[in-house]
Amino acid sequence: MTLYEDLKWRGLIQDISDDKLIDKLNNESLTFYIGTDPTADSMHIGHYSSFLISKRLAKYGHKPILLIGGATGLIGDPKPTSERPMISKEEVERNFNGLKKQAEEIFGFEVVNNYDWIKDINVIDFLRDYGKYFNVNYMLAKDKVKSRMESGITYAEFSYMILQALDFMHLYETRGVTLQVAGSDQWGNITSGIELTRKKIGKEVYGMVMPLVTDSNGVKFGKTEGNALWLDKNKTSSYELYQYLINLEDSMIIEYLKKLTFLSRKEIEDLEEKHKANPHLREAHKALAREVITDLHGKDEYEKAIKISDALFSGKVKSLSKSEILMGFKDVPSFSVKEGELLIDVLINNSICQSRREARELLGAGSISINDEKVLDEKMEITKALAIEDEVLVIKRGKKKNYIGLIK
Ligand code: 383
Repeated sequence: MTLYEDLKWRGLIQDISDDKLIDKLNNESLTFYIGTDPTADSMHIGHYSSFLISKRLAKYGHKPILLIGGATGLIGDPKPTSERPMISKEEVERNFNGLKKQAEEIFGFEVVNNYDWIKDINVIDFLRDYGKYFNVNYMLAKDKVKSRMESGITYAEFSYMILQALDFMHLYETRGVTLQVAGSDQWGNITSGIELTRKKIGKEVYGMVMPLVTDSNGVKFGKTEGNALWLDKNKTSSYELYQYLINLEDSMIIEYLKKLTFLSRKEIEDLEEKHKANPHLREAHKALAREVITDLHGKDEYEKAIKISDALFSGKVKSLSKSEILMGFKDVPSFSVKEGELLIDVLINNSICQSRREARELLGAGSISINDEKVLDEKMEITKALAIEDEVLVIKRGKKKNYIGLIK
């Protein structure tokens, strides 16, 4: 299978700027780039799905450059709905450093910063050397600008596409970059760069964009309750990532395997068969979680995620360490308790039960457990001996409600 066929099969091609690119992808060695702006200190899984293309092309002998927009991050790529809040220069710099480290660790490719070549362009040169090549009518016709005609767009954001365009030309001239890849939201910015390079220096460069990965409702991949899944494991633990991936909608799982893993066509088709025959075994989901977490954070992190998931599922929290428990129960209410405190008071003071009567009933019915052991005695006192590492109590009410008590 050629590279282009592989990308097509994975559903990673939404648009290419010219059919000549197909042959170049299959038979030449291109230097290409993909960019991101330092609007946060970590990338999220949406970026990951796009940035993975850098590894796919590299496997076939193309040379990737990752760009982090120290300059463009100060301006803001127009969103279709509203103007971005301006972020301070210090924050952009902080974010830049976080992203650079992460990009180097995860993808292992060279990182460049467009601040290095944009910072010294003065306003007169900017207008003469670049502004002169952009017809405002052309700029107004770009989707992202069009979608802002109602709500309005500032001159700063309107100018953004010129910066991304000059990056492309600059990287062509200084590094021989002939291809820019990105998610489909970047099509307008990429074609601006292709046009600029053609008009100003008479050279041909290419663009390729992939569809943005979404769920079946069109919600961007990796958004949970308004939160992104971050690639920084201190912001989104491997366990949280595991839970997200293992619970993905069945109808999307094969698409995600194609787009987010390096499993071969044969391996993915086998998983598809297995998934169809026995969806409840979740083999395709498990493979996805294994591949993504291992690629991102390594084998140890993947094993930790599995260990925590299994222990929580099968009622064996005692097999976990304190830090593993805190990872597994990150979103669970937690409070401190004192040694010697009566359990029944703990239940009431922390709203696990509404009344003493309810607490007694639940205890009597065996519905309360501490670290997966049922507690029947309503006079029980909290002791360090009950806790994990002398500190952690996982208090469970019924099957589903968990609380974390920390002995202080
Ligand atoms: C800046 C200067 C360049 C080339 C690219 C840029 C960044 C680009 C952008 N990208 C997005 C971002 O930063 O805004 N203008 O969050 C996202 N990307 C990738 C992918 C994606 C895009 O980082 O579609 C999703 O992740 O292209 O939205 O010279």
